[in-house]
Amino acid sequence: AANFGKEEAPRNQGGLQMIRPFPIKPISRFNQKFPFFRQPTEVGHFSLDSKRGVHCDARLLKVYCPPADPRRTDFDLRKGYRDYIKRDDDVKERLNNITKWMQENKRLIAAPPTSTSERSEDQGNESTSRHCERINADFVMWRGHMTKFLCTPYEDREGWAMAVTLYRGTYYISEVETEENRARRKGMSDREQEMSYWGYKFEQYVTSDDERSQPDTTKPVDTHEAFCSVIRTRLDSHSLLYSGEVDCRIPNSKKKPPENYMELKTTRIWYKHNNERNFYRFKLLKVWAQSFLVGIPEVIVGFRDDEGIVSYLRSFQTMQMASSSQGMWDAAVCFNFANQLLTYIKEIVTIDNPKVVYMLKRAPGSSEVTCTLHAEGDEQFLSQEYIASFR
Ligand code: 0WD
Ligand code: CA
Repeated sequence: AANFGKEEAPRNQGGLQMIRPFPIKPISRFNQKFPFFRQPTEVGHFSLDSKRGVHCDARLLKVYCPPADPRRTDFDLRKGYRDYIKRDDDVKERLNNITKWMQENKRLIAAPPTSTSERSEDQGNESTSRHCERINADFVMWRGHMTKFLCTPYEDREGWAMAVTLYRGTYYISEVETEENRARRKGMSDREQEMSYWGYKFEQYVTSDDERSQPDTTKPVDTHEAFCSVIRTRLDSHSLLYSGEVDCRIPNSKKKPPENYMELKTTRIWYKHNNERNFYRFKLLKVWAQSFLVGIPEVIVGFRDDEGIVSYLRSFQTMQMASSSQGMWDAAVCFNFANQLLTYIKEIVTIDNPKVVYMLKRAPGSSEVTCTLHAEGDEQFLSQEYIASFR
């Protein structure tokens, strides 16, 4: 019989098993000292090509190519919009690209085998084997999922849904698009769709393939292509393995990944005092969480007008963002929230089975994270290939 954790009888609601929720508010609950968070280290990386094929190398990692004078630029982000090759947002890749990398790199992430279950044919071959019993991480997810957790105490407009599966002692987390978020995406105006291209075009203006080449803004932007770093770290008692997309690296740097990585962003020029305030209050929180999780030290921001012209760049140091928020958000609140949410997941997610999914939801403005159990297999997201790669 299923074990629902913490002795609580499941309530039945529309055929779904309800599990005790996790309270978010008041957020003063998370006003504690900053929890232990280990310096993130890169365990590997992969590139996604124009067909979203996974390559376990850095072929699509770009290099930052600063303009002659970053205080005076003239980038037209509208250029090439008609020709751009856009990834289909209806195609949900879930964790498949990460688990493909994991399958190819088991030796880097395998937990030591238990002596009783060692098989003779694998003995002495453990470091090269593509098979193992367990992954040496409590949680596997995209970096973007952790970013959403960290920002939740200060986010009231956008909700999220995360599917969680426990398999061989590791909790896999994969985002599910909520009805509201899908409706918002499908309801985007032509103008909003064009503006979502601007961030990608900006990347093209300030990056090149290597130190010897220059940006090429004549070729169409292709949003299938990406470079992703795979990061290992620890938050308090939780060991984490996540992957995040990285925009580029610092040219000619002696630093090793992730310290030589950079994040690129665009933002609207501050016309009024309120614009600047909202930048620090909302945008910088997300940028900080996203970059801090990977250990990216610097973010380059392109300031644009409403016509998509970037007229100057500014650099922001990740380690200075939390203090520059001037009390509008507290990094410790974000990390204590995420730490306690992961502890909650370990308490309620008890069935170790790749077909079973626990759906965590945070509705916009809601004061709690709710959880429902889906044991029918209809929410399964771990691929058969990945499941079969264990022995
Ligand atoms: O299935 C899903 N619901 C998601 C898939 C949600 C989030 C991410 N992904 C996948 C995508 O396959 C993508 O390759 O994750 C990858 C990016 O992962 P991430 O680094 O964890 O995501 P995040 O930190 O949210 O975003 C980093 C960048 C974005 O840049 P900006 O500067 O706007 O933050 O990744 C891009 C985007 O350029 N990006 C995506 N690319 C493809 N599909 C997606 C997405 N769903 N979300 C963000
Ligand atoms: Ca970016």
